[in-house]
Amino acid sequence: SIAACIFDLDGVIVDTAVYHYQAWKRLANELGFDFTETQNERLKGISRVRSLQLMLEWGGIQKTPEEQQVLATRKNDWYVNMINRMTPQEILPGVLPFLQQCRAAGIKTALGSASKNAHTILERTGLLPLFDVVVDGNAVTASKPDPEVFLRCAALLGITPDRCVVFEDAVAGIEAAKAAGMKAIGIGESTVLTGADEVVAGLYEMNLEQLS
Ligand code: B16
Ligand code: MG
Repeated sequence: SIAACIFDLDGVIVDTAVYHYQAWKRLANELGFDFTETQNERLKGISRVRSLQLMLEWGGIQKTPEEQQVLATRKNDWYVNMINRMTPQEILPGVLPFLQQCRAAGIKTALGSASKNAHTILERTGLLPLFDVVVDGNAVTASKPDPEVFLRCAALLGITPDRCVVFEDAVAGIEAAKAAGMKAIGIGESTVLTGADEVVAGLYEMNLEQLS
């Protein structure tokens, strides 16, 4: 039976993609090209540096690794400024009741995110106490679709992967969950998240009975 629920952050718990979008767009515009919402979609679940590299490719611009570091930091400073102003009202619908249901039922909860800013976001939204473990972009070396982030959650919880369920909104995240040997529930569109065991529109559609 299911013993742990592992949640992705951006797109599952909160919609930080809007802030990522604003910050990437500002950087792109400074570099002299545009950045669309469609392009932003493709950066979901992708690490900061890899996102920058993709953006530079789309803009047809070449930068040295040192210059890339500077640009990634600039984008992150703008992003951090925005997430520092987040409030509990930005928690996506159904998240709070589902997390509370899990904890009441003795099911462990973990956050498995590519973001190096996960702690700030959990603190600002007041969600930190609802997670037994947090594994973020600072703790892993390989990013999704590599299963490392989710396997580390399971190891820290002391629960085998076959008893874990992952909630993910990105294709790379679903792949990571399956590669970890876990059940994967997609948050979004079933036509997009084809590798998921099941797809729902949001956690507001989820309850514990559906998991068993
Ligand atoms: P940061 P997730 C991901 O979060 C975002 O979807 C992705 O757009 C972002 O580039 C990545 O985190 C890294 O974020 O720049 O804050 O380290 O979906 O894995 O929770
Ligand atoms: Mg996500």
